[in-house]
Amino acid sequence: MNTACRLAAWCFLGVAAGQAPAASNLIVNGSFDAPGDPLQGWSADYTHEGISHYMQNAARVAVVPSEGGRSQVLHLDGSTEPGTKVESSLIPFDPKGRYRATLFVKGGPYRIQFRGYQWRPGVRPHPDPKPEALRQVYRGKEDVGQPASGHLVKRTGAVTGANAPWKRVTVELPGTAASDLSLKSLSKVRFIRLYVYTWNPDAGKNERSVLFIDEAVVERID
Ligand SMILES: [Ca+2]
Repeated sequence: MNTACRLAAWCFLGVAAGQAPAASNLIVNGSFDAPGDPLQGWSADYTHEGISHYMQNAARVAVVPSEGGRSQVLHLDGSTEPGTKVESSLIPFDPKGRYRATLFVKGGPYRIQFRGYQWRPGVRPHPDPKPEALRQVYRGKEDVGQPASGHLVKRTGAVTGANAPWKRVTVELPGTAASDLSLKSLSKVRFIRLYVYTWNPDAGKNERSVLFIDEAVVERID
């Protein structure tokens, strides 16, 4: 069989199995199934920031075996205020580029956006920086899941929203209506990450919020 035929056969088999062409995912381990380390590539430890609430952030982030028909899913426990957050691996950023993130989300409330970073003063640029070498200088347009449609465990023990279906969320950078000011601050950005956050909207009434995410993909689209 010549090369063209082999390629055609491979493509046919791929289509028959319902596979989309392999897109290049710019983040590491977007499906939380890295062997031996399901959180590989994701940052949940913010102790380097020295902010008291987030000292325990990592303890509220875990990968669970399954949720709502998906396997190896990231679970954020929004048990306290102001909330619980996680960020993807760093992506070197081209200011002339456009980027799109898609991910599946269940529960919440949530805020999902791109965040942009520049080097901290005095740090020599290098290709694999630790989070403490960078300073956040940009927040992209958010996709927000409101508390009313979230997954909340009430202080009475009642639970709302636990059976909500998975939902596909998309955010882009820069947003389609980015202002000149926004584009100017984006010009300082050297790395971007996908940011995911949940919070307890009323700690008097709720024990915690519950957010799951899976299949996070970031692609350059332009
Ligand atoms: Ca998964």
